[in-house]
Amino acid sequence: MENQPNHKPISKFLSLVLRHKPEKIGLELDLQGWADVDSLIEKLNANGPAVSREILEEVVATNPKKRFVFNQNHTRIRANQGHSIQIDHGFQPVEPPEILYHGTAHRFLDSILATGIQKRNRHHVHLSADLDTATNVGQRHGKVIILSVPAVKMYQAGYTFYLSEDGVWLTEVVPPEHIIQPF
Ligand code: HQG
Repeated sequence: MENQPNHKPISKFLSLVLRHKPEKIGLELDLQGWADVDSLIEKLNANGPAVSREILEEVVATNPKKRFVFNQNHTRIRANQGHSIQIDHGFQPVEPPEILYHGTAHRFLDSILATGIQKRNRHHVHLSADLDTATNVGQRHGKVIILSVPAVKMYQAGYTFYLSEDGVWLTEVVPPEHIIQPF
């Protein structure tokens, strides 16, 4: 898990270069967000945290949120989601479960109820199928509240949902009329 103390800084740096700023170490991502593993290791060692192939394998395998994925023969790597750079995720639309949850901070509630759950700096609004995950996500922002979203109802109304490889439900926006307030 990320409880191996040395892995967290590497994981954070990988998020930075695979989701947001590959140019920070001169890395190139293809249109689907994939980086060449040899090139990544070389560039990390030159301009980022020193990482061997073994460590990289371990960081990917033990990342609690499965943030990164290798291709089949482990020659390429990408972030599963969370990009701010434009990439083609190849996500397929899927029918969501009845209810999805969004954990957020109490102080955002008024604004969210006025304008909906917005994707902000991300490509999608992130929702989860279980309360534990939503709670963990919300706690990152402060005093947590959980909003419920009647996802099937939204889907039937024409909204598109995607499920990322690491189990995050994604959609464009959740408008105020589809937010069930916390009780
Ligand atoms: C809030 C982590 C005011 C929204 C997690 C959230 C997740 C509004 C914050 C992933 C708003 C954005 C995503 C509105 C939305 N008014 N506040 N109208 N609409 N917000 O971090 O969902 O560590 O961008 O509620 O596991 O918290 O990146 O989104 O509180 O899956 O792998 O604006 O990040 O994964 O915050 O988290 P974020 P999030 P990683």
